[in-house]
Formats: sequence, structure tokens, C-alpha cells
Amino acid sequence: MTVLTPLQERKARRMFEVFDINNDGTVERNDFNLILNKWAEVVPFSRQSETYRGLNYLYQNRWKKILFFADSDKNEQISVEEWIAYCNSLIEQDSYEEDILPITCYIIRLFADQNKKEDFKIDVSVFEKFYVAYGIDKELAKQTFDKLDVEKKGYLTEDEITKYWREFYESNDENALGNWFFGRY
Ligand SMILES: [Ca+2]
Ligand SMILES: [Ca+2]
Repeated sequence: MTVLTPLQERKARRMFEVFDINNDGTVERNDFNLILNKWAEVVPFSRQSETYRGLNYLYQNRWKKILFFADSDKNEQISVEEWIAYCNSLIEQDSYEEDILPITCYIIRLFADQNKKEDFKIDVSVFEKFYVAYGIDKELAKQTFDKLDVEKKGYLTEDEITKYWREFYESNDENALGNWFFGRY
């Protein structure tokens, strides 16, 4: 069994902190509902929309999988220890593309559709919305965006975002820029 390196564990803890959006010390279904409602607010889209139903479906599936694989004591809450064990198994199974990528692409495309652009560019204002949806300080969004926009283009592409997210999720390289995906780690 692989064990997370200290760097990977630090990032797993940061991810837990981000997903525990109501800050009650566990990740539970309600955190995902709150995140979904935040998306509805910041994108925005209505709670009666197809978009809401689509994203809700992805989140509920994700939550069911998390419960199944991570909730060892079956209390429908994920403790930080359960989360870390879960992240460990995700890396072992190399499941980024199956578990994580679909929701990310769905969200990026929400912004793309809204702007009617095919090759969507994520500028700092959209990046700030990502952070607001996860309850992270906007100021940190700007600092992080500047770090990630290495070529100083003023935008990030979908490919760059998904590459950084993947690095956050699984990289063991201290110098990987994606480590900063959620502002700090
Ligand atoms: Ca929580
Ligand atoms: Ca539990």
C-alpha cells in the first residue's frame, strides 16, 4: 500500500479544509450541497435549471463514492483521518480522470457557456469566483492566479487549470505550481 508523502498529505489536509465548507470538522453531504448552492450564486444559475440538476447529479455521485470508499465507521461523516486514507487510495487507483476531472470540466464550461466562447479563458475574475464558491478569500485568488499565470497572459486555459488541479491532487514535486491551487497548502 502506498502511503502519502508529507507533501501529498499536506495537500490532502488543505483539500479537506476547503471541502468542509461549513467548518464543522467533518466533510458531509451538506458541505457538497452548500458548495453547489454557492456555484449557483456565483456563476450564476437558477436552482430550477438543468445546470443545477446536472451539477447536483455529479456531486451526489461523488458523495456516494466518497461515502462508500472513505467512511470506514459508517457515520455519514468523513473525518480528516478518513479523508487522508481516502486520498491515499485515490492516488493508488490513479482515479483523477474518473473522479475529479468531470466536475472540474463541467464547472469550467459553465463559465464558457455563459460567455459564449469556445476556447474559454479563465481570467482573474473567474478565478475569484472559483475561490468564492469554495469559501476561500478573494485576495488569495489574485495572488494564486498571478503565480499560476506563468506566461503573464492574463488568463488560464482549461488545459492549464486541469493540469494544475491534477498536480495539486497527486504531484509529489515540491516545485509543482499546482500545489498552490487552493491558495496555500
Ligand atoms: Ca462540514
Ligand atoms: Ca466517518
